Amino acid sequence: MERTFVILKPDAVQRGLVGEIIARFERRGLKLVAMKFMQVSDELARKHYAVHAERPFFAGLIQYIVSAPVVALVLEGTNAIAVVRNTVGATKPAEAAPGTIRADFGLEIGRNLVHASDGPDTARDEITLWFGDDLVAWGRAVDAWIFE
Ligand code: IDP
Ligand code: MG
Repeated sequence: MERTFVILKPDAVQRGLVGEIIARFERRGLKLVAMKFMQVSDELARKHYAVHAERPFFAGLIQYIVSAPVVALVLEGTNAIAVVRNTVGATKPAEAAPGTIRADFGLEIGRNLVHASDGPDTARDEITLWFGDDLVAWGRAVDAWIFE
């Protein structure tokens, strides 16, 4: 069973898409194991996006992510990392496949609604950075109908 980290970015929250986006993950069968509504600090934003520190869009990216509250969550399920990336869609909404979140709700790369971990190492590091050990292990009655 795999875990991945997701942020509903400020544009998703401001546009009232929190429920719509989380519903897509829930319907897919993924299980919420952590979630919080929060204002991101400049320090946390810089740590989270440290890999992009030298990129020309870094300053704008930090400004965007701290500009208004976000929802941070951890999802668990079979192949959760790849499944969530595929559900979110390509980084540029114009190139995202129809039916993905970024294609259905976005137009621009700098307002692409959702962050999702891109591999096992980043998933582990991001979960620790945003939640520490504060995850909830729980069983769902429906698990046997989702996980073989
Ligand atoms: P990802 O979110 O699909 O993993 P990354 O390449 O890791 O994409 O970039 C992180 C975030 O930085 C993107 O989601 C987007 O918000 C922003 N970003 C990436 N490239 C650009 C760009 O060229 N212009 C503006 N923002 C960008
Ligand atoms: Mg990324």
